[in-house]
Amino acid sequence: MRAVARAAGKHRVVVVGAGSAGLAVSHQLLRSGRFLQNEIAIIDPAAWHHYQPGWTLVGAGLKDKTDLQRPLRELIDPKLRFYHERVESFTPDTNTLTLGNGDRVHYDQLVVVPGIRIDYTSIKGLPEALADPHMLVSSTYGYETCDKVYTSVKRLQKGTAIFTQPSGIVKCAGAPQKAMWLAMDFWRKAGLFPSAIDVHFATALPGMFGVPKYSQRLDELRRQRGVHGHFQHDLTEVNGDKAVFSTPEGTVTKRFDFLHVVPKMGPHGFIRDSPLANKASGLVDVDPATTRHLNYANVWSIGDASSLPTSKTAAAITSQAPVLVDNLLQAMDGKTPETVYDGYTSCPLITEYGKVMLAEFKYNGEIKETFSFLGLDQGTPRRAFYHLKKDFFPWVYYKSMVKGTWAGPKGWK
Ligand code: UQ1
Repeated sequence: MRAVARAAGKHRVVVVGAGSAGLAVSHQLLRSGRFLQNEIAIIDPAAWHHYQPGWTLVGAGLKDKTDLQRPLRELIDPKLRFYHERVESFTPDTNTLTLGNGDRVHYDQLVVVPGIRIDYTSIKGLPEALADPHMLVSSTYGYETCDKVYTSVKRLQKGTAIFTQPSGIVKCAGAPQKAMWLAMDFWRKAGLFPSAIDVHFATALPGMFGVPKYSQRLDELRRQRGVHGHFQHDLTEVNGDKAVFSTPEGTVTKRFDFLHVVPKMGPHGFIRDSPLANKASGLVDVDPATTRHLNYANVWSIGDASSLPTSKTAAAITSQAPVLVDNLLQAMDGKTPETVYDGYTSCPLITEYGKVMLAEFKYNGEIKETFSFLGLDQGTPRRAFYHLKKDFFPWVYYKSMVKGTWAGPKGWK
């Protein structure tokens, strides 16, 4: 053990997290041409970076999960100082943070983008059920479990399949039902649905989706296809072949043969317990327009870790990152940040093999569809959107987005 912390690092910008947001922001800052070697630091304990939007495709046998990951170090420009460490705590009053190894890091500007934590223990019995190879219980939300979705789908021959969605914040609110639409299509093609398998969508929410236009279309699909909807049903426990739900009318128990679970999610402890957190949500408390912290003018956040009141997706980060970068650079010049984020986010909702409903919206659930100029209604699932989701987005992500040269619907930077 070291008695004294090593000499502290000092950087003009420190970025906490090397996920989609951290890599996009760091490299966009670097590309501004205003930073020398090591003036920007990035902190992350992970060995691997994952293209998480691809995991729903893994669950359908359309991708191999190993193809969606890269060694994190290979994605980080050598001009950045990389701390391969976790963050222990923040001390924003002195512009410092402490790493897991006890070292202190100083910054002029801090970008806090470590994502959110998936809390598998939030549902009693879930960790055991996921780890049990004999149980057809899986989740698209983790690297360890996303391929178990497909093996479980293939193994089910008859009975009851339940797909859940929890209360509270989640990333990619469409993924719980993407897993369902793909599994159903698989069973339909295998001649098992609807004859031998009945499908249930049990969600803590009052509808299929947060945006009325898409929610209506998805509910139409649900009814047409004969999926039982159980709204305001929040999974609390997995016990053998029983799923236990909390509902406004009390506890409801359902027997299952196949269960796809979405655990509850929340802020990482080192964010929640820090001065940067919003008291109520525990997320990094930022201005919805500028992405600047509400109490610390040299702190910024976007993505899943932030309090930005929009749906948490990688697509959202394509729009958030350029706003954060513009505003941070303006602040460094002593100017007032003026670039505004409109809440853009998107959910490429796979509704069957070969078709995607490309939901795109901004704050307050207002529609903002990129392809409306072609006269397309994106509430209708289409093959072209499927190819965007399956082939183009994964490609442009590693080719450009993590390098800081992709701005989503605005194209290349
Ligand atoms: C996008 O840029 C992107 O990142 C590469 C996605 O994948 C995570 C998306 O799902 C979406 C919708 C976008 C937005 C880009 C266009 C062209 C609509």
